[in-house]
Order: sequence, then C-alpha cells, then structure tokens
Amino acid sequence: MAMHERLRALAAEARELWVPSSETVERRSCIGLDPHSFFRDFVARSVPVVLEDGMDEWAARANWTSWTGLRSAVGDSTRVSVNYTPAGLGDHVEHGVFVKPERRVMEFAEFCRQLCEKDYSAGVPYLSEQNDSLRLELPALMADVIEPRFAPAAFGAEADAVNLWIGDEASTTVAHRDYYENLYFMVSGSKQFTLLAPTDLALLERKWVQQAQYEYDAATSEWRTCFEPESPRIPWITSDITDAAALRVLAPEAPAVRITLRAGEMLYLPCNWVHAVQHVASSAPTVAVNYWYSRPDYFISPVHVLTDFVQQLALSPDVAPGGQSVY
Ligand SMILES: O=C(O)CCC(=O)C(=O)O
Repeated sequence: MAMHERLRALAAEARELWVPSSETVERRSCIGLDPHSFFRDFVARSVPVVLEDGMDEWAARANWTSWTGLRSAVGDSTRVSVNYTPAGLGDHVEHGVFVKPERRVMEFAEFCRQLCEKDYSAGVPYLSEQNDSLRLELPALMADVIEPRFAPAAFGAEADAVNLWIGDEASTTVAHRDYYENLYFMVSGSKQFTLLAPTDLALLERKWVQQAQYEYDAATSEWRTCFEPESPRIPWITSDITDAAALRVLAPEAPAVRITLRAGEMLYLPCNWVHAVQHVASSAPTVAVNYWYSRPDYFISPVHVLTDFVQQLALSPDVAPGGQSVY
C-alpha cells in the first residue's frame, strides 16, 4: 500500500477511535471545571471542546457588545493595527504564492467606521494581528477579560499571546494549523469554525509556497503582491475545507467538524488541528479574544507524538494527494 493510502487508512481509523463529529463534539460547563479534568478529557487526548459559562464574569461581555460600548472601552483615538486584504481572505495561497495582508495602523474610530459602513473601498479590514495584540496594543482592556483558572495549570504554561479579533462577515480565515494550544473566546457575535483532525492533513492539498505581502496603492486604487525573496518557502493547505461538497470528494473519510461558536462560549482548539473560521453576519460587532499556549515538552502525550509524525509525513513529497509532488 502506498504511503498516501496508509495515511488515508489512518485518518479513517482515527475518526472511528478518536475524532468527534459535528454532532458529538462535547459541550461542557466551565463551572467547577478543574485543571486535572480539563487536561485528562481534552488536552491529553487532543480533543476540541466548547466550554460554556466561562465568561460570565468578563466585563467585556457587558462592555464590548455594541459599537458604542466597544468604542468607549478602546477609545476612539487609540491606535490599532488592522490587516487589510482586497477580498477578505487572510493569509492564503493565490496563484501559487502565500500572500499576507497589508498591516495599517489607524485610529480605532476610523476602523469602526469602515466596518459599520461596510466601506471596503481600500480593502477589507480585519483587526487580527496575532502578536499578543490585546496585551501589547490595548493593555487597558485586559481588565475586561479573565483567563480561566484551569488553563495555565492544564497547559503547564502561561499564555504566550492574548489576541484580539474584530471583523465582519467580509473576512475569512482560511484553513491552517497552529502550533499553539488555543482557547478561543467569543465575546460578541458568532463564528463558524470548520475543523479537521491533524491525521486528516495528508488528505488535503498542500503546497510549499513562496511568501508575499499585499500592498495597496491609494493613488491608483490598485493592489500589488510584493514578493519576499528572502523569506523561506512554507507549507500551506490549499484545499477549501469549508466547501463540504469539495471536501467529500477529496477526503470522503474526513467530514469536517463544524462548530458555531456563540457569544459567551469558548472553544478549546488543540494544537495542529486544521481550522478555517468564518464570521456569522451581525449588526453588532463580532469580537473574540484568544489565548495561545505553547505546550512544554513534558506535557506531550503519545497522541501528540503520533500527530507530529503524521504532520511530517504529510509534508513529504511522496505522500501528496494522487502521488503528485507538492514541491
Ligand atoms: O477568528 C479568526 O478569524 C481566526 C482564528 C484562528 O485562526 C486562531 O485562533 O488560530
């Protein structure tokens, strides 16, 4: 059996023994959730879970759910970093090149105006810097959020980053995976998460691609793609995992797990799970905060060793879908 076929068989088996479906993904209350149970039931097994009742004490749940409240919490003249793209696709592969959004720094009031008026004339704005943006750019807002008590003990680490996400349905985060354990909190509005297990990676189309960055030329109203010849090529998933019909053809043994995350809910997304994220349209702001944790080596369980191995195999040329080279 060719390596690709073996990985397909592994993905199917993993689904029987380990990976939940959209219907069986667990929802659990945070009330009384201790670090040991969270670690045992989800972190050690690398299984996503939606946690409820965990944000009841967050001032953000009262203060950030209207445009007026959000603007008064952040401050109209506070400067924030915003990512812009021509069509709302964040980091993604276009014409065989990995393109990153253009980062602009602006007053928060102007960012809110563009979102409220749907003014995308100079690109689609998404406040989505993943550089510890909440702690670094808006430290005063940290008083409105509370890290769950069970998290640092369960992950064996303090959070590496606390990120803020504000956008609307014009923006989409395409399929990718992160090396972080992710606690994703929906403060206002809803988002649709589409997830695939790490063992499904080999079933998806992947490419090693050159990196580039969008640049908008205000004088001509045109977008340019500026190549970064110094940056290394990176592996990136090019399948659209939100397209259920296409996924059924590509990876029949891997139906995606779909979760609608609503205001007040948090998602534990284990590292290496493939995910794509879409906004659910709303007149209220769509705001989320996520905590990223790097797992220390002594927290690695056999399931992590297995999934790391599958990731390495999936990125080697001889296991590309259909036997074609991904390079
Ligand atoms: O909310 C989003 O648009 C993307 C979130 C995400 O990819 C992440 O938290 O890793």
